[in-house]
Amino acid sequence: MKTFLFFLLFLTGGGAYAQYAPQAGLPGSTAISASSSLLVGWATQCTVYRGFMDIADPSLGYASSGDSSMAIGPADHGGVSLGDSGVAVLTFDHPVYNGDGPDFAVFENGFRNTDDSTQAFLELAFVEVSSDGIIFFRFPAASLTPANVQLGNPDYVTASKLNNLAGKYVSMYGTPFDLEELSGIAGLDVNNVTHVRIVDVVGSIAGHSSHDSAGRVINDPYPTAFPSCGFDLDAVGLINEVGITQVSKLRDNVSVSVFPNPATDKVIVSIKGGIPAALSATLMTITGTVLQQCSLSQSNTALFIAQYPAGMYYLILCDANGNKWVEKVTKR
Ligand SMILES: [Ca+2]
Ligand SMILES: [Ca+2]
Ligand SMILES: [Ca+2]
Repeated sequence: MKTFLFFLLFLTGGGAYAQYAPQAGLPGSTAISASSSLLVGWATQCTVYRGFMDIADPSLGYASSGDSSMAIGPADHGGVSLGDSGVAVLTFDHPVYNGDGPDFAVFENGFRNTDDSTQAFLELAFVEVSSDGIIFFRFPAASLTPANVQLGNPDYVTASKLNNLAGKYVSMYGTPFDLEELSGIAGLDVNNVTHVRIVDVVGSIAGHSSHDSAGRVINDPYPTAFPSCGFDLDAVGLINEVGITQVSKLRDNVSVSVFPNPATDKVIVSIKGGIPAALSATLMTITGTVLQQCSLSQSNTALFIAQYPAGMYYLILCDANGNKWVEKVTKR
């Protein structure tokens, strides 16, 4: 009977044990390093609408730490604090499009528990996108963090219980968002996303609660009644920015070809028209983990890929001037 009960509990409780990608630095993490060469651009404008330091006591006033300029440009650990249910709207030089894999990443300033690398102090936000700046669509967020005991400051949580919530990863590691998850929605052109909106999660488990896409209460540090409260937006980095990643920018008279593609054991990188100075090739996963790097000094160079799992990879060529050329390589 005991065995049967256990089995039943295991079956019915399965959903509560669902796991998402773990914290930055752990195997299987989808965190995007701020220095990843996948990032081709950063938000260029930001408007912030602050929330209260404590939404349950407006007399305490609004969050005030940082300012909107701190969410522009590359991630640098400095951010603007949104406060309870505060909002930031970001725009870019060029729209974001739905390429393969994640299309942009949001950076917050959470920090790791030095005693347990799976745990971190995280403040969360919903992420929404728009292709007209008027109507926004929210990524379906999930929080499996238990909501029976209120998290406070500084309590740690497990990233593998969070999905599609900005702030899931610690400082200088972006949380990736894939527009593919919102494709087919009327009113949104996933290949012309002009605005990203960040909405602070109010972490209260009783009253003023925020809920994930399945209606679960999201437990996030609350109350945090000080000027730097709520989500601290550091940066929004772009992976698939129209006109940037798709275009060969090495040099006008240089042509690059990669073959065979798809490939099983190796790909040849062939360069015609003269090899630019200090040209390097980097092979990485679609979430930015570097697998191999080499300098290209000959017109034909073989990269061996038999040891990697089947799937898609980025091959990025970069010259001495920082000009980049990107090719997607499929491993069979
Ligand atoms: Ca995508
Ligand atoms: Ca919050
Ligand atoms: Ca910043």
